[in-house]
Amino acid sequence: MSGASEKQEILRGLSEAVVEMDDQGVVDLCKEALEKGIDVYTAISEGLTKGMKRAGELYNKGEYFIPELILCSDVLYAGLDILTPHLQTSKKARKRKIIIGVVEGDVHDIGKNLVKAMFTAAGWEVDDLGSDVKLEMFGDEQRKVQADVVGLSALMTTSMLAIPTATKILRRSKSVPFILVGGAPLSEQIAKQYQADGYAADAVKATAVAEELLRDKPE
Ligand code: B1M
Repeated sequence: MSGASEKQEILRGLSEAVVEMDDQGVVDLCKEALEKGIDVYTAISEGLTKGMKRAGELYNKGEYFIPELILCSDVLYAGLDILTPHLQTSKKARKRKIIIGVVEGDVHDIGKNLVKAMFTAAGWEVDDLGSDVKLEMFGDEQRKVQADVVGLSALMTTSMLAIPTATKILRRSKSVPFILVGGAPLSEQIAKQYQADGYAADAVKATAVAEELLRDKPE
């Protein structure tokens, strides 16, 4: 088998193992991906995340239910535990700081955790508030740690309605951060409407958008 098709086979295997809820399969394939020098971000996005998206499609078709989704996400996390320590970390003079969390009423934290992994890999200090975060908590934490950016994640059309309130709370802080938002129901347009400073469609774009927001802010 050529190197390229072997790589494709491993990526496909990772995706299938998430869909099949095959914990050991994901562990073995993640180790193999590292041994074969497959780019870690590719293994996450083209392997593990693709599998989770497929599980979502099966849920939409009524073939998978909530317990299956939870098992699939557990398997995805088993893979992330192996892969994320190998993401290239960049070293900066002063670490930029981001507070990140999934807004109140929303427990979907897989995307937020990928965004967190990308910021960590890009050399940022990440203050993770978790999921279903009370909106006042974002303001309280900002008063304590004075982050450069606060990242708000929302995965549901219902929970995203909390974002304008969260941005209002954050704009009352003494040290007003840049506000970055993301999550499947959001868009550039909604982010503007909600008074956020930036929107990112995925985890890689999130770090790029945050760096861009801070471009003119001294280190
Ligand atoms: Co639920 N769920 N879920 N769910 N779930 C969705 C979101 C849904 C679209 C499924 C559907 O109906 N088709 C739907 C929402 C519908 C809507 O919008 N109104 C839904 C629902 C309704 C629900 C429940 C209400 C179901 C129920 O109980 N009846 C319930 C809600 C509980 C709650 O939150 N209060 C529920 C529960 C769950 C599980 C617990 C079973 C599980 C979550 C496990 C977990 O996260 N720990 C789950 C899952 C897995 C999903 C789907 C299948 C997958 C979500 C996911 O992880 N995607 C989802 C359907 C789907 O998307 N196909 C669905 C993979 C992830 C990598 O992508 O999160 O989009 P994503 O993150 C991306 C980008 O969005 C972006 O970058 C990430 C990586 O590239 N991004 C950011 C995300 N945050 C960002 C922040 C940024 C920047 C970029 O800056 C700060």
